[in-house]
Amino acid sequence: MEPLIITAAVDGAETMREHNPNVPYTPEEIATEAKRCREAGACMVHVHGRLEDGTPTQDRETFKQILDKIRERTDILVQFSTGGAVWMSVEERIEAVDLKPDMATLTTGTVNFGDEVFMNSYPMICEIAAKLKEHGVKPEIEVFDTGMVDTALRLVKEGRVDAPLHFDFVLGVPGGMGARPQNLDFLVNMIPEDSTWSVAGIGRHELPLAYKAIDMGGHVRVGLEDNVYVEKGVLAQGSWELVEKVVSYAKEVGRPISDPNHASALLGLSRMNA
Ligand code: KMH
Ligand code: ZN
Repeated sequence: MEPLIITAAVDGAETMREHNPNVPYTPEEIATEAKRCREAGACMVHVHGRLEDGTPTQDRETFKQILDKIRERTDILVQFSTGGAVWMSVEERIEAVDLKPDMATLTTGTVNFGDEVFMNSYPMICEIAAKLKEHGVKPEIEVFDTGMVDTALRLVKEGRVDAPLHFDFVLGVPGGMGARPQNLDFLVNMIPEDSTWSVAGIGRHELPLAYKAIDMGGHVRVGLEDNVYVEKGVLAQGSWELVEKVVSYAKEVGRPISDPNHASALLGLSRMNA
């Protein structure tokens, strides 16, 4: 079986210390958490910027510090969010892409996001895709609902994004596609054969969907951005603890764990550390 790529989504834009006191905010804290996740078995980290008080930011200087500090400490692949928070402009969301992270997200549609709207009109999507292309940064296509797969295929057809695509199915956001196991089967059946994919289950769906993806030969994203509990009523000590859970399941079922070099080659990224 293909080695398992584990992405740790360590902070996000919505998870606050009130939800789990272990959410990293500063670049220093984010880098320390990224290193712990790498040691636990993750080969990629998905990051958002935060101000000291936890307010989300896509500020370029903050992302520069995050990237530099992570790269000083560990060989983990770094994926920037271009989603940011729901109230941000598209310009703000992509201002750090020229720092050339290993990957960056690209959400291919608008979705209700709790009581808010996560806005991604087609022109906005094209603007983000163009910036990623300009800087040679491979997108991870974030899919919150089925139409977003079709829009990703349209981007390929129009030459705005290059195949093969890497999808992340984010299931269980209130307003988006639910976290039923059959929804994951449906999405995996929709994507081109040469694609790769991972799943990010929200809340209590995170680990069950991750285990299902491991069985199916897909990849996984776990971390405090998506879920703050390691088991019912027990807060995770950090995203690394959720990474440990999926590593231990993968070992149980005989699935090897990917390292950054393997993931880089599989996803067609430019960085090789070895
Ligand atoms: N915070 C959400 C509104 C991404 O990172 O690209 C968007 C999000 C997706 O988290
Ligand atoms: Zn995110």
